[in-house]
Amino acid sequence: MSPQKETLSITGMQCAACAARIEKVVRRQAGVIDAHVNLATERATVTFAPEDIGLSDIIARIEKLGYGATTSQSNDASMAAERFASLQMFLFSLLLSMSVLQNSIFHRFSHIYSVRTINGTLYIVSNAL
Ligand SMILES: [Cu+2]
Repeated sequence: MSPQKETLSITGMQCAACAARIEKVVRRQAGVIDAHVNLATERATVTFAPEDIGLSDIIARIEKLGYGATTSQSNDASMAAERFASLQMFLFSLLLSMSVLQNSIFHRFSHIYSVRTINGTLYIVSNAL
């Protein structure tokens, strides 16, 4: 069987030593050909021989160290959900700030202009007159 290359999402890394520690431990596992851990992207790229080791074994080993490890696919799904939630939050707060803004604009203009109904027609009349 040809080597398999997988990307894992790692959580709980605080510094470069954490990344190096995971890298070292994963590399030491039988069946692992290579492992690279990126602290900034919180990702680990693992190349392994699937006949000797499974991805679940690698994940279990990382978890034993005290870090979180998930396959990128599930992470992409949760990231999409997170993005959607923050978009919802953004739209909601936009709606709120818009109504506040609208009120203050109206309030500001109410000192200069007033709306009057003369013979059934709406007029915006300057208060200066
Ligand atoms: Cu650390």
